[in-house]
Amino acid sequence: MLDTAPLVAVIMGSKSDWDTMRQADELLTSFAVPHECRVLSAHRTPKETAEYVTEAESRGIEVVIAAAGGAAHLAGVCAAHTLVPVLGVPIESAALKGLDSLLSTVQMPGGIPVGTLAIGPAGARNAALLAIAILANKRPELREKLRSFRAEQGRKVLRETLP
Ligand code: RP5
Repeated sequence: MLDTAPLVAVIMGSKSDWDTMRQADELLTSFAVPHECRVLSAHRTPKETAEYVTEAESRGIEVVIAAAGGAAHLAGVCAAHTLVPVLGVPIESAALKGLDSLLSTVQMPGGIPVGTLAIGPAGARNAALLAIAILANKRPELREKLRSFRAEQGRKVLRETLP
C-alpha cells in the first residue's frame, strides 16, 4: 500500500477473500495507484460499511472495488451509498463455485449500477485494471502505464512456445 491519500478502496466481505483480492492489491501497487484494502461486511458490519462508503468520496476515493462471496450483496450496498463507481468482484464460493456470488453481484435492479467483473482471481485483476482505466481518463501518465502493460502482455503471448 502506498503512502498517499487513497484513490481506490478495495473492500471485501471477509478475510477469507484476501487470497483472491490480493491480486487487485498487487496490480494497483504495481501501477503505483494509492489505495487501501480492508474487510467490511454488508451483513456482519452493516453500519460501518455504510459509513465507510458514504465518506469515501469526501476522502478522495474515486473508485470502490467490492468483493464478496455467497449472498454477495456488498457491492450493491456500497453502490447504494455512493456516487463513486463501484466495481464488484464475485468471490468463488465453496458451495456453488461463485455462481451464487456472480448472480448476487451482477443482478442489480435498474437505477443503482455495479460494474461486475468475472468470478475469482480474474475478476480481482480486472477490477484493478478497470479502476486504473477509470483513473487514467484524467491522468495521462497512468494511461501510458496501462498502454505499456497491454503491450508487454501481448509480447508475452507472442513469446509463448508450445511443446
Ligand atoms: C461473504 O461470505 C464473504 O465475502 C466471503 O466470501 C463469504 C464467506 O465468509 P467467511 O465465512 O469465510 O468469513 O460475506
